[in-house]
Amino acid sequence: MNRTFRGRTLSEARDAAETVFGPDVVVLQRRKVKQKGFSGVLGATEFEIEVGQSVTGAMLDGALAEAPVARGYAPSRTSVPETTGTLHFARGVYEDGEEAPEQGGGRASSADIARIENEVRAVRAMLYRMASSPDKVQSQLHSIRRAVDEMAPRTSAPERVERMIDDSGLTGAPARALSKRLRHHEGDDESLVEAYRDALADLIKVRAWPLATTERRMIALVGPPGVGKTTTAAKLAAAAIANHGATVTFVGCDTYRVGAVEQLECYADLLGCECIIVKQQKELHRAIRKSESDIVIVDTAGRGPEGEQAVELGVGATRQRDAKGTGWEDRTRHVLLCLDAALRYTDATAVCARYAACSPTAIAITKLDLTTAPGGLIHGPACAELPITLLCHGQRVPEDIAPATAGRILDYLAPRHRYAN
Ligand SMILES: Nc1nc2c(ncn2[C@@H]2O[C@H](COP(=O)(O)OP(=O)(O)OP(=O)(O)O)[C@@H](O)[C@H]2O)c(=O)[nH]1
Ligand SMILES: [Mg+2]
Repeated sequence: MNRTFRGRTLSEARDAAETVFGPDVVVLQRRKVKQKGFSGVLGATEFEIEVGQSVTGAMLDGALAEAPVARGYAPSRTSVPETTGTLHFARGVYEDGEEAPEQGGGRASSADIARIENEVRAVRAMLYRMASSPDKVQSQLHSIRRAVDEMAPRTSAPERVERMIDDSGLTGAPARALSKRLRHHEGDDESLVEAYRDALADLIKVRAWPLATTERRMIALVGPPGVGKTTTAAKLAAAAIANHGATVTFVGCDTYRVGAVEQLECYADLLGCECIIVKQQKELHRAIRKSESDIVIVDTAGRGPEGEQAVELGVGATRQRDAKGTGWEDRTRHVLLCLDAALRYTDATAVCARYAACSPTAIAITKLDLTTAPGGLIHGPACAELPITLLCHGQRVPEDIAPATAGRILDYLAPRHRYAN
């Protein structure tokens, strides 16, 4: 069904194709070739295009002959509207000079609906036919895409940079810094993607996750309501027990939210861990000191620290016990500020300021599975001036957690396949 046409220019070749196939002809390939005859021997060239037809009545007939009989009706020549030229979807409904009805206006008669049904069947038959030779269809689609890409107006470097920044979900100061750095980039799309990834890499800060070492540790989870603190606590505990054979004690500080205590106790039961619930800073410190487990995991309330006596502030105390008996000894302190992957820059500023009182040591990013624009990966570290230590990408305990690495973070923010042709 495809044919080639030649001309001294592309439009001359296209004109030749249109005289045979009409204006809806589809250009599948174009190339420069040697002219035929003597002038070709002397090096003269011309353009050759390969064209295919749009969907025509004849094609539909062929497709219908091969299509399976769907339940409730059988495709037949008589059930297909006459199509002499290019098929426009539901063409029959607007025949005899009738205008297409405005949205919400006009009423289709049962004859109109029957015609639409026929055309849907015909399109379905075409799809069935295409599916039976997928390689050919794929290669034709590829050629069409390449031809369209070549015809499309080139977007400027600043526009492409803005689009990539937007795709990553970046806002505020980090977005402006990236835009400024890459605005004058020269080179093809691929080199721009690499330059963008390099610029992002300079903004990414990571730290080894708290299960990377074996010393006695206190790991506290702080952060906004519902961000995933308790789930992350359970994931860490499960990974520590399963992968490192560590012993774990949970300490819960959330006696406010309905069901918070039961939620933590349920995880403790499942994992066979000790679970202690505390209401005051002193109780918190005592529980941490007294625990004989390798790791104490402190789950705090989402409402955030309020007032000097807030129990969450206890995780901010330094390691050494002070004169009042607060603090704890011989445990490395990890306070993880949990932030949603989709957190915007302005919100990150407010959240980081609110939880600074807990003296976080690193950031845990959660809910990476719920966004394709995880700007929080850059906004959190920029606002809190802290590195990222772990990444959570789902609700499953313990599977959906991984140590943070610069490579993983880059692939969340700007995966190469997103910009591949
Ligand atoms: N999709 C997805 N859901 C998550 C993730 N982490 C936690 N969740 C879900 O988010 C909801 C809240 O999780 P919690 O762990 O209770 O959040 P929290 O921060 O402890 O909540 P509060 O204690 O009320 O402040 C639950 O339904 C979790 O299953 C994640 O990485 N991805
Ligand atoms: Mg919780």
